[in-house]
Amino acid sequence: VLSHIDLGVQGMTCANCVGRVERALKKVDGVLGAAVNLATERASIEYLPATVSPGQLKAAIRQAGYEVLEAQ
Ligand code: 9UX
Repeated sequence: VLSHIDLGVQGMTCANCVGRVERALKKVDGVLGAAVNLATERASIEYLPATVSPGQLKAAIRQAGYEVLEAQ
């Protein structure tokens, strides 16, 4: 089963931040893809909910040094 979540990410101020957040997410077990948009400040993540939870995805972003605003 594959799930998708969009998370608001705050604190990305240059294009390299996008790569940092994407790499942090993609190295988490159960994450199949992550696309981060600097302009909209959102991360679009495809993941396996049996392996990783939304809370773990948010924690990965925070541990990379950015703020998570919301989930929808
Ligand atoms: Mo750019 Mo982002 O120098 O953490 S990588 S601000």
